[in-house]
Amino acid sequence: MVRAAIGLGSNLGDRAQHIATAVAALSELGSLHRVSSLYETAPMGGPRQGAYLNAAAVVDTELSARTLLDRCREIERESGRERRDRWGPRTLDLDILLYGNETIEEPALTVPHPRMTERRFVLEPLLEVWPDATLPSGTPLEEFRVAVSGQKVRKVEAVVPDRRTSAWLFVVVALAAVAIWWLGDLLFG
Ligand code: A4P
Ligand code: MG
Repeated sequence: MVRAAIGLGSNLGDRAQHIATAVAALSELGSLHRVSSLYETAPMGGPRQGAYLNAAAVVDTELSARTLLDRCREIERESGRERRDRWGPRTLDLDILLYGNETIEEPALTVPHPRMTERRFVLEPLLEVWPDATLPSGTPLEEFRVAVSGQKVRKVEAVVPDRRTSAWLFVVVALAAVAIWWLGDLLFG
């Protein structure tokens, strides 16, 4: 079992929905450990384009890195992704940021993702859900945060609740229901 971090990005169509659908699909690839909040981020590179929503997911998986990449490409295709310009607008982009402690340099796959340490839209969501993540060299990713602090990133509400958030929500709703029932019984019973 390998712990992998996936970066998610969308700036076309219903961005939050594309990311939520992708998270559901990623959960089929292993055990979904955590999912970050959504972050609205200014586009970096490429043509003029709209703001992105970015997020990060941490998955424990038995899939090889290559198979994981293939599955990510399938999930991108299912969102209606078309590849035109590099760094151009897209319904969904899935990048393998980390794959355990491995360094991979293949023609179609570079891990850790080569540009992740220069991008706040990657680091911020990833460190939210995996604060002690490191590069294979052992360097904590936290160390790169200061250098990217000038980049515009705004945390928006967690529209993709992870299991921990869902469990809490369930407890809160259950307690509220019991309280309402108890009050009703007290007043009208
Ligand atoms: N590839 C190699 N390594 C990886 C990896 N670790 N994970 C190859 C995923 N793919 C990897 O990707 C091009 C090729 O990279 C793939 O064929 C794959 O085999 P792509 O998704 O077709 O094209 P792309 O995403 O336009 O290119 P690239 O170089 O992956 O761009 P990035 O680095 O993903 O950047 N601004 C904001 N605010 N938010 C964003 O999410 N994203 C980008 C794209 C630019 N600016 C952005 C954002
Ligand atoms: Mg990409």
